[in-house]
Amino acid sequence: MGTLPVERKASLRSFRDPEGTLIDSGVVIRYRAPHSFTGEDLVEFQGHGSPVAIEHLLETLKRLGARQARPGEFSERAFLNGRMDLAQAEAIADLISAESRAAASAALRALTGRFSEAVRELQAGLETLEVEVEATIDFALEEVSASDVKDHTDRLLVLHHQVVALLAQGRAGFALRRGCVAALTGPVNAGKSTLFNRFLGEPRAIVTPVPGTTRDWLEAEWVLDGLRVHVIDTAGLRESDDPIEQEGIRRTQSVLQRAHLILYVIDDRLGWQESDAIRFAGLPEGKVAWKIYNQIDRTGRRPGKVGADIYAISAETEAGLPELKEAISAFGQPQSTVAGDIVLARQRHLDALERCREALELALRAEHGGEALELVAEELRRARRALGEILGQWSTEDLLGAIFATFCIGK
Ligand SMILES: Nc1nc2c(ncn2[C@@H]2O[C@H](COP(=O)(O)OP(=O)(O)OP(=O)(O)O)[C@@H](O)[C@H]2O)c(=O)[nH]1
Ligand SMILES: [Mg+2]
Repeated sequence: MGTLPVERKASLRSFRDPEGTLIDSGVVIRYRAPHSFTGEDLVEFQGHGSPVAIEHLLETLKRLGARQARPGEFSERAFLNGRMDLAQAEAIADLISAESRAAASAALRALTGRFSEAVRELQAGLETLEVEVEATIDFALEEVSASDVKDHTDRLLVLHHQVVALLAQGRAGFALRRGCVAALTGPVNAGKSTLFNRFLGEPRAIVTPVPGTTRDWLEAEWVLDGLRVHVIDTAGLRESDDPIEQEGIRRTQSVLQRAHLILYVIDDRLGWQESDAIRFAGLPEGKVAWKIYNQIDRTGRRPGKVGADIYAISAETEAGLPELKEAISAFGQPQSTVAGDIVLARQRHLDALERCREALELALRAEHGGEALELVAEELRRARRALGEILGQWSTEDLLGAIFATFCIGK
């Protein structure tokens, strides 16, 4: 490979195996501990990306004593070496898997430590109060003055308010994480596949005037206003004796389980029929479902929103499509009504914040009830510990294993 590259400088090198065979030519960057991502000695090879050359390079490195990293191992090492806290390490995986621009920027905020800072600030507030409460216990054994209690209560209320605000930001972020799967269903020939193709801007699905054209479901990725929507086209619903069509309809039912949003499409010429009402009512529970009156170029109905969760469109002429797209975008990318930055929280973070809130409420109740200050201090400690879990100040190997195993290899 030639001379040893200068630290933290990109050096152009030929990559060769021990036999001298040229593998690739590319950039090598050498990092010396602690000035690397993981805080350890590290070397980076940047080649041309040919899978064959990458495999050859990996094989050569393994022959020289390296091994493949486990999923998330780089982030885990960075965390264990104190380069970042646990919430920041998790944000790396969240950034990689972000399904929308809003989710990506929320993940980035967490990665740069904004979320951790808010948690740390709260922790510091709790600690100060805890110390003061303990001091009151030590020095005022005989009686605790009313002004002391009032001061504690006021500060407890402020801290409680901060936890509640952080929880709200976390919940908004949690909604952002889920991405958006939108499925098209409805009777045969309504125009589902035509609409699917319109969304994607290319004729992915077969469209014909023959009812029962779509036999199996199709899924494609559609990027709408920076939001990644997984759209699914399905076999039209009708009574059928054809075993292939029956299987297709059965598959429609099962794929709808995965959807967050269901668009039930009908042919406006036929209108909303009893069979539609029955099928609509039978959609999987807990889904958001909208009625789409399609083919309005043939009925003359006005395009756009007809009523709550009902849209009139023509998949053929695209009338009413902008309104529908806007509604889908707003569904998938809820604008936060929460003050401050959205936090791309994980369930684990929400659970910890919930426990922190609960502990503060118990502390407040103990203060109000004039109970022993030891109880207040104990709840403050519990609240602080819960926050520590978010940052990974107290984490078990099992928890770390579970978190980093979901990362992709190489991160
Ligand atoms: N004029 C008009 N024709 C449409 C419209 N949408 C679909 N069509 C036509 O209706 C027919 C059926 O459309 P498809 O998209 O295949 O319908 P589908 O709901 O996917 O049908 P299945 O796959 O059989 O369930 C085709 O001939 C389309 O060209 C529309 O908005 N206006
Ligand atoms: Mg179809």
